[in-house]
Amino acid sequence: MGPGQACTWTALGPLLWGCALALQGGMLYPRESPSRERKELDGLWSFRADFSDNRRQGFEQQWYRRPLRESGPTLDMPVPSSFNDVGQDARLRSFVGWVWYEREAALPQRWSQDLDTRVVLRIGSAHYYAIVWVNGVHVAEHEGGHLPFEADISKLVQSGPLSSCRITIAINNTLTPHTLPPGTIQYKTDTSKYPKGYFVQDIKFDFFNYAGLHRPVLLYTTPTAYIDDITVTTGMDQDTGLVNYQVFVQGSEHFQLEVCLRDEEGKVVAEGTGGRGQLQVPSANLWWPYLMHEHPAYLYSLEVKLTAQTAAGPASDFYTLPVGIRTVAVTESQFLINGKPFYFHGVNKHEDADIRGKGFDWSLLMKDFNLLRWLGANSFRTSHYPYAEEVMQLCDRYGIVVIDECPGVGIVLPESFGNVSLQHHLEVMEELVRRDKNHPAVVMWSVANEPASSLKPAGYYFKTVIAHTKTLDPSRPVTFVTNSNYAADLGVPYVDVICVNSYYSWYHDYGHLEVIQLQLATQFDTWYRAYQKPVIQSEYGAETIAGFHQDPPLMFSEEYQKSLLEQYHSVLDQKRKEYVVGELIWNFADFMTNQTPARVLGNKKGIFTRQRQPKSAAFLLRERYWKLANETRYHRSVVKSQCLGNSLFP
Ligand code: BDP
Repeated sequence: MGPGQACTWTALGPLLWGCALALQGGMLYPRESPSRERKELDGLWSFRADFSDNRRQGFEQQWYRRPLRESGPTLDMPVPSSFNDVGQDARLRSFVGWVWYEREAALPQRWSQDLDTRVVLRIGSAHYYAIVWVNGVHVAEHEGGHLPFEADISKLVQSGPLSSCRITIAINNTLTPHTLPPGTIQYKTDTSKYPKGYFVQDIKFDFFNYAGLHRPVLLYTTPTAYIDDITVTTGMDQDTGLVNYQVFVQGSEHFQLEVCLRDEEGKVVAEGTGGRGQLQVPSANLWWPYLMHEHPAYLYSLEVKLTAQTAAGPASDFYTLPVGIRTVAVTESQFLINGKPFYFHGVNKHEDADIRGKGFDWSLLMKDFNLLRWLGANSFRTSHYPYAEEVMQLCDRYGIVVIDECPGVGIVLPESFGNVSLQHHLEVMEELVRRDKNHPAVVMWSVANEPASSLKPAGYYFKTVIAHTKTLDPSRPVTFVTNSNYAADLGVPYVDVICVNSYYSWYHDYGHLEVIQLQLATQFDTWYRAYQKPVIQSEYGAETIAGFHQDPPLMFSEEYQKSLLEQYHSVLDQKRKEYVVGELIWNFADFMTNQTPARVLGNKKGIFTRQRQPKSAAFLLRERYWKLANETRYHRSVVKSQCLGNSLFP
């Protein structure tokens, strides 16, 4: 399918995709092994935004056919990064339509000469719709900005005497009522107010629609007969850990599989053969959340070895997957990890920072994890879209529990509840589960945030999405996040855990901190009485400009944020003895939004600034989280041993 026929075009590009993506194959994270190599393509790419009126010039002139610089002026653009905040051009910051990225990659000779090598191009995230060419040949298309996709480019790179390949990626950030998240293009036709053809992108979610190549782009190899996917679920029988595995192979019908599980010292603790089976680990070390055990986040390594018969003779492929043995269960009033009550004391985050926007950055990631551990946070929600795979890997390694959310945010238009949207939502959940199913840190899926689910079709819509998610992964509970205002929420009956956001004394009764306790207690009792399911306070917070001080507290001051939190905490302390199983502050850090009169350079509800410096509320929350850890865990010594020099536990 060529780009011109790819989808239905409007002036802006493909606004109606309707191209159902059948999920094919696995999405194992590319890891090096004796049979696999990686080549990172991060760095500077050539870049050009298509500013033509219909944004179609790049396709009309086939910019993918020749080096991009031959099509006109190009910029140097860092990858990974959003393109919006890197330059000085205001038109690029708010650009809507197609942008073009291009980069030449030099290939090791054996990749292009060894026909038993499979060469794969993998794009961690391209927001929102991407079309990819290699040496001018169309190799992939993908809808959705927060999940990876790949193309097998072996035939292309092995078809001639090539030492390099030219990768061109066209990306369109246009959102429609059927994308996730949805959006609309508003054409302003009053020529007394707007120039001809003027339009803006309207969105109903509260973060900036950053776009570009947000996550690593890389090439990797496997043998032509290869381990395509691995699914692991775990359980416990007394103190024996159970690791159920399933391995999927491509490229050969005749093969053997050997699996072996090693502990952290490298000792083999269990072995098996065949495409599926159960490994038993006597006296297993469980994967425990941070602050819940003296050795949290214990990870075994599952080594999978494939030996396949191919036309060229026997070939081997090796892949090693980190495995945490743990169980998750939900009762009427508790969330259990390894059979023990777990209380989420954590945060909501965004992938967001100065200059790079949503671009992945190791330094930022480590800073955030150091702050999370300093804070005593044991969990976060990936509000409001899946985060980079590298983030999920760190959660596994540090024991940070994750509620893994899909980009179902801002679903408010009636047309966003129709079949086209529903179908796409199901596909996104499939892609998300396929990518994140093996992370022990992920304990629950969230299918949406605050959809307008009092609209009539919402009941069927969410019943279907939640049921589908449970079929994809019967091992984890499923939720979606509602708002305390949505009394008639038609989706909530289908969730396993009720996640509710509320902004008392912020969006209602502004300035009246004295009403919070009553309103919050009513909220909890109402939801629990209706459904008898555990409840998480999945968002609460107040806009706060760092450095603004007012006593008595006034809105936007650091004192107001602290007082509001304290009011919430006193109710949470009562209800967590009953059925409330968590509290997640909104938000970990300040983040960028669209420009509106209600936002001062973005949303300022962070307890850290966008530059990751603490506001007063961060210290309050830190004291609370460490105390919660100390009270609710088994031994004070566990908390003490992990307190990282925390003065709360000298
Ligand atoms: C909540 C939304 C979140 C917003 C927050 C706010 O879930 O995305 O950023 O409100 O207004 O309702 O700060």
